[in-house]
Amino acid sequence: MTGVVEAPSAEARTTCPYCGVGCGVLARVAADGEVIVRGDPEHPANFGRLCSKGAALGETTGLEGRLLVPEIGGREKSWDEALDLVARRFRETIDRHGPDSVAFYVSGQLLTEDYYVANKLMKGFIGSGNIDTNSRLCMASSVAGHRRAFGEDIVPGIYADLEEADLVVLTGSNAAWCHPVLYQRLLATRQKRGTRIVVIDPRRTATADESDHHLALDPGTDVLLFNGLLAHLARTGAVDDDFVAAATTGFADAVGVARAEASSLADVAAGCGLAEADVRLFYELFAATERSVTVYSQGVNQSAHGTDKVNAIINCHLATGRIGRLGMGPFSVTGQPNAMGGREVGGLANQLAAHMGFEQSDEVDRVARFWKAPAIARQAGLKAVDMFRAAGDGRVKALWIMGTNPAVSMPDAGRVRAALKDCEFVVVSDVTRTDTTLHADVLLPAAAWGEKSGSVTNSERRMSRQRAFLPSAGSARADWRIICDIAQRMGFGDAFAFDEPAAIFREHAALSAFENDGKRLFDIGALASLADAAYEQFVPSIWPLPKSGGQHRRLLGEGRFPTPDGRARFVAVRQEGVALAVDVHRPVALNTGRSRDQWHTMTRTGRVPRLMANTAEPTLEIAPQDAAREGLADGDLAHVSSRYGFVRAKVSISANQKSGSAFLPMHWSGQFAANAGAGSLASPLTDAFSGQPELKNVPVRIFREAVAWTGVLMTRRDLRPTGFVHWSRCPVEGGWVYELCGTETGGQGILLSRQFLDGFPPNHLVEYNDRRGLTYRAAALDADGALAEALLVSPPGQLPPRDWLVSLLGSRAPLSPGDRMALLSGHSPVPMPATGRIVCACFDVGINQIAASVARGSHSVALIGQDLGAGTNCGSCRSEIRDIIEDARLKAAE
Ligand SMILES: Nc1nc2c(c(=O)[nH]1)N[C@H]1C(S)=C(S)[C@@H](COP(=O)(O)OP(=O)(O)OC[C@H]3O[C@@H](n4cnc5c(=O)[nH]c(N)nc54)[C@H](O)[C@@H]3O)O[C@H]1N2
Ligand SMILES: Nc1nc2c(c(=O)[nH]1)N[C@H]1C(S)=C(S)[C@@H](COP(=O)(O)OP(=O)(O)OC[C@H]3O[C@@H](n4cnc5c(=O)[nH]c(N)nc54)[C@H](O)[C@@H]3O)O[C@H]1N2
Ligand code: SF4
Ligand SMILES: [Mo]
Repeated sequence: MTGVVEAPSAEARTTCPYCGVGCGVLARVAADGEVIVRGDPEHPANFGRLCSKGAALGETTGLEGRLLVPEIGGREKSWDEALDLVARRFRETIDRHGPDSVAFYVSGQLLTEDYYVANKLMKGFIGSGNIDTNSRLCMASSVAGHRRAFGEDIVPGIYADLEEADLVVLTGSNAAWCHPVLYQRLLATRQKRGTRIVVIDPRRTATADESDHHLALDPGTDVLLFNGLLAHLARTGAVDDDFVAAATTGFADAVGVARAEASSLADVAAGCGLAEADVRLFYELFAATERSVTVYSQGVNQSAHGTDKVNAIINCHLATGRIGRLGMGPFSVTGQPNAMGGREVGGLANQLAAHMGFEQSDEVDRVARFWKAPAIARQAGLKAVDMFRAAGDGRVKALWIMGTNPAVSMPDAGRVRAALKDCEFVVVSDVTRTDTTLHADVLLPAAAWGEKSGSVTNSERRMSRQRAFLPSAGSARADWRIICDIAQRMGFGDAFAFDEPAAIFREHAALSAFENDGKRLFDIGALASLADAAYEQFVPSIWPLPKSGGQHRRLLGEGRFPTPDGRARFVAVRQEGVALAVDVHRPVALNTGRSRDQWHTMTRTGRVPRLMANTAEPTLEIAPQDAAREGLADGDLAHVSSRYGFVRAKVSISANQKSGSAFLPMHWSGQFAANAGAGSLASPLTDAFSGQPELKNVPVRIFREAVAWTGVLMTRRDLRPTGFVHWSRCPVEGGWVYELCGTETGGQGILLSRQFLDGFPPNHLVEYNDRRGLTYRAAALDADGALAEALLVSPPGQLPPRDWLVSLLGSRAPLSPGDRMALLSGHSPVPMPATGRIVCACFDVGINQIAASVARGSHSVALIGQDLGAGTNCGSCRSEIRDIIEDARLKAAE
């Protein structure tokens, strides 16, 4: 059993498994089996709100694509066979080649209890540091920056600080899309207190759209911008001298370096590609506003200089003493639901557990004592990029991947896929089939959200429970259970004899308090003896929670820091040249990141029609100037190549991109498109302190592919086409729509595409071929005469609109003679009231409906909301609605 499973109709109080905002969710199973979710009004992260992804959680719990049974070499096996094999192969590899010949690569999708036992097994019992996590690609620079400045990985602030601040600076954060509920909290507060919002991002994002000031700096120039701010604060007397003297070290050095490289506003402006007036405005605003919060995320962390970027920001908060107090502080927001929990248990290869590390041997001894660990690791293990290199060159011979999809999400992903092929023994625990599971020797089906119980910690250090409300799919098991079963089979039974997550949580809490005399701020000792019933009832709580009580929710506000001398450390940081510079061969800097309604490699959100409807295809956003230079038009197929690989994606020309830079979403895997994965292009270059790879800036070359034919396949089947230059797919009611295209001329596209219809008996097929052999339309009917599949191939620009085709596929009624004729002629029999591309995913409202409402007189976002509901739930589409209204106005004025 994975904790307590409520009766099917009861509403379970749980937490959203997506972003680090950590919203509370109430979920129940209706009588017809449908999963119904709503925001938990009592959860202090969201007070009842959910974003489009959270609101669609009920649509992701189906069994399509789920792994239900363990597999060995692609064959279904029993759990005993699979577990025995994994334990035996790990044991044999360790015996023969030593503990560093094996590794775990884990994830912020894991719950704290899963994470804790995985870390304990590798570092305490196998005796290697070789456990790293996808947080290496995500939070590692923030962790390293915090440790340099504060001595411990501490996020000082809480969400309420965003509501108490007068200035919120968001740098390298597209919170409107990536932390939507938190961003909406900020916007709601702004209405009341007039909070000023500054966004620092090379792209004009939805977040920038809502801001007061947007600084579109050149990629990678953040250190210079914040060094300039530090120099400005020093120059204008905005430094809190008392705080600096009493609570910090290193100020003079840091300011000295900052002054040397950012001596004037003009220097900064030139170096960052900004207007001097914009730099001045930001600096003066920051200097004058006591209650300032700086929120930062992947535009800061995912950089070859990420740790320096983090410290450049923290320096400015230390200089002004604005840290850990009401409405002020640096605020690194976490990405994944349990990125913070992973940091607590020490999931990174260079951390130990409970905020202890390998640097001090007394800490290693302490953890060994607590765990009664026979062979504790004494040094850091391989970080993600190095771990996959080692898997590729034979140093790591057995690798267990849990809850992450590195074949897609790692930089230089082509090399990572090759390494997975070459590695002797690869185990993957996942809930679905992915590009990574393709390489697994052993596949272990894990229980998914809704089926498993445990805890997570969000960006503001708030621990919440995830609770099961569904039975496990097939024979899937909770990750902690699988890990403990392996540990037992490897001979470590006593240390892993947990029979429920509560017991693991208690041990985790006890370790945080073990021999902790206040030196480690991560202390949740008050929970070390939490009874099972209290664990079940646990209400969301912010750490620290020491046994002695009496802790504040904000940390570091009293001028004492968890360093040996109790002082915070300024770090003198220099703006280095961008790690990889564009040149004539690769003239565009490629930025990668997130779309509004997709989660990572789309294993869950990619199956929900309304979440896929906003961005249905992998799309490269490119600035008008660059498009003109390369002769690219909207909708063209682009070939994008870096030193590491190439992809193909559709072109979208956008003035939101700075000239010289382009943006590709990170989401598309081989399950959803032919070859559109951003990871194949991204560089494996890492930050020297954190080991975090540069995922935001890689030089690329872009050119137009001469598309000779286009096709669309509508089908009920779940297919992965092969042999096409480009395809991508999108779920719709009743099936999938595949967009196909190619460069082959002379009707070759038809030949290629017709393979889809091979299985259909000729009497179930109606076909049309034009005389020139360039256009082909076919409908395959099921036994009832309903449309099962439709394939249309044409020269570019001649395919009919999709809405009508989708409605035919969804209907399941026998195809009428009129529809049959229409299909073969490629024209909808009646004009469809097309909704167009979905803008509001919460209420399924399309761009055409919004445009029509504008024409009827809805000239504001609020009026559109009243008319159509669009934008009134999570709010993350509001800036897009504003753009549509603006476009309509401009058109009307023409
Ligand atoms: N919809 C959605 N939300 C998510 C996720 C998701 O997959 N989908 N994933 C979650 C996870 S794990 C994470 S880590 C977070 C990430 O959340 P964010 O960090 O907010 O998202 P990203 O899109 O990765 O990147 C943020 C911004 O950094 C900017 N940027 C690029 N280079 C630079 C630079 O040199 N300097 C500055 N200042 N900015 C730069 C990019 O243009 C981008 O807009 O989102 C979480 N939330
Ligand atoms: N180019 C580029 N690459 C990036 C980024 C970027 O901005 N640009 N961002 C990076 C960042 S910040 C992140 S966080 C990573 C995310 O990258 P990944 O971690 O690879 O992405 P996910 O799709 O979230 O993969 C999670 C996997 O875990 C599975 N899963 C879900 N729940 C469970 C569970 O309970 N147990 C188990 N065992 N499996 C489960 C899912 O099915 C899925 O296959 O990507 C990184 N890669
Ligand atoms: S903001 Fe959205 S994705 Fe993030 S936790 Fe809340 S509901 Fe989930
Ligand atoms: Mo992340």
